[in-house]
Amino acid sequence: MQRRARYVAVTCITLLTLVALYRKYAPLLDPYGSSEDSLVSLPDYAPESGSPSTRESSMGPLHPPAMSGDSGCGNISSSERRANATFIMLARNSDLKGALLSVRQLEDRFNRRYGYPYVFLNEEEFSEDFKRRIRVLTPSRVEFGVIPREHWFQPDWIDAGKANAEMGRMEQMNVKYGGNLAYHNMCRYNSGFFFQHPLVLKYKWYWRVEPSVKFHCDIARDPFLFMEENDKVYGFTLAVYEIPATIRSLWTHVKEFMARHPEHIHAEDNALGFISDDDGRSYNRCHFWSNFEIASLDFWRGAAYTDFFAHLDAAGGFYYERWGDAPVHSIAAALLLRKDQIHLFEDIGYQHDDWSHCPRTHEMWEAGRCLCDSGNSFDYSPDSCRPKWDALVGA
Ligand SMILES: Nc1nc2c(ncn2[C@@H]2O[C@H](COP(=O)(O)OP(=O)(O)OP(=O)(O)O)[C@@H](O)[C@H]2O)c(=O)[nH]1
Ligand SMILES: *[C@@H]1O[C@H](CO)[C@@H](O)[C@H](O)[C@H]1NC(C)=O
Ligand SMILES: *[C@@H]1O[C@H](CO)[C@@H](O)[C@H](O)[C@H]1NC(C)=O
Ligand SMILES: [Mg+2]
Repeated sequence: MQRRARYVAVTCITLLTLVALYRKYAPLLDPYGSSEDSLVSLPDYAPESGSPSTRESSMGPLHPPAMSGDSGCGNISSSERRANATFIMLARNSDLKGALLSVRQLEDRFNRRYGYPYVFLNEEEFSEDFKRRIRVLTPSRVEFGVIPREHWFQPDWIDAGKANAEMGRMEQMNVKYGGNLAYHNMCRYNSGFFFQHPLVLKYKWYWRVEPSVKFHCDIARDPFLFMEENDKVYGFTLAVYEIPATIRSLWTHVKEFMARHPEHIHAEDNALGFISDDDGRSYNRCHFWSNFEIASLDFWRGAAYTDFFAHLDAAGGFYYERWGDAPVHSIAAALLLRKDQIHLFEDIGYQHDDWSHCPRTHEMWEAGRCLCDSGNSFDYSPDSCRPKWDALVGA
């Protein structure tokens, strides 16, 4: 036993030394490689996929050192199972600075140990500068996609005169982003199309990330595998109230959908109680804040949500009103899933704008080496829907 332990230790040290030497000197073996090629001197842990990495170096694709779980080397993440998952960030070229900050924190707090890939989406081509500055932050596969026109822009069947008039009215009434056409396109895209993008189709799970968000704590376990292993479908951190003027007729259309498609509604054990205080007669405006989401792409691609989105889209509310993807996703998750398929990631410290979620218990906060102050968490402020979630799940 002791001899085996010594043998294993020597083998491990030798292997690790070789890997370290290789990482250090590999670029020198390829002095003519472009700067882009040299970015791939670290292994690409992207899940098995048909298409080769877009960034193979001239030495061919590299793989993490093969170390099986029982090699005795301890738990080296690169040898552990990965989910079929990606980060997704929708961004403009002008969002570069915020995008860098978000990726840097995600890498430091989580992904440097996991190597999940990234997909960046934009209705225009990303600039070379955007790609170069993002890629330098991570050895993971990073892909940049352009959104198909028909998925982004206001469709022809929308009455443009009516949409313009309504946007003008919302602008006058100071409805946040009400008069901003690009924002309407973005909300509709995030509601009905991002999961169909060709670069996204090859994945089952995603983690939505926005520019300039903050990750406050170390994320020690793999949230994607957690979702998979616990039969979860939708994960969130913050829950807030929607602005009433943006969703004037949304609930009317949701009720229509429920009447027309009872086969899609999980009436027995869904989370209707989170979004309605009167058993479905009205919407209490609570929603999961969708700038953070860890969820199943297959759920959005499935029959229930496809029918749900088609029903809402046909009503035109993404343009005649300013329906956000957050209430649309949240209402769908609350009605079409069992409530135990929705997960609150209490341990993921997160901030968007000034609103932050910080783990409540001292143990969790300490284990995560959190930068946030639990006392400043938004969760139990009057504008938070967290108490409704707690009540629903009996927390
Ligand atoms: N490519 C592209 N991305 C956009 C556009 N508008 C918004 N986004 C992205 O869509 C997401 C949501 O937009 P935000 O401006 O953050 O909207 P918000 O989170 O509701 O509001 P604030 O963050 O408070 O401004 C972010 O990832 C943005 O980068 C756009 O016109 N084009
Ligand atoms: C290593 O992995 C094994 C099996 O997956 C697990 O039981 C053990 O707790 C892990 N150890 C550490 C230090 O994470
Ligand atoms: C990942 O998930 C997608 C969508 O469900 C699927 O099409 C693809 O085959 C999966 N890839 C792997 C390697 O399992
Ligand atoms: Mg935002």
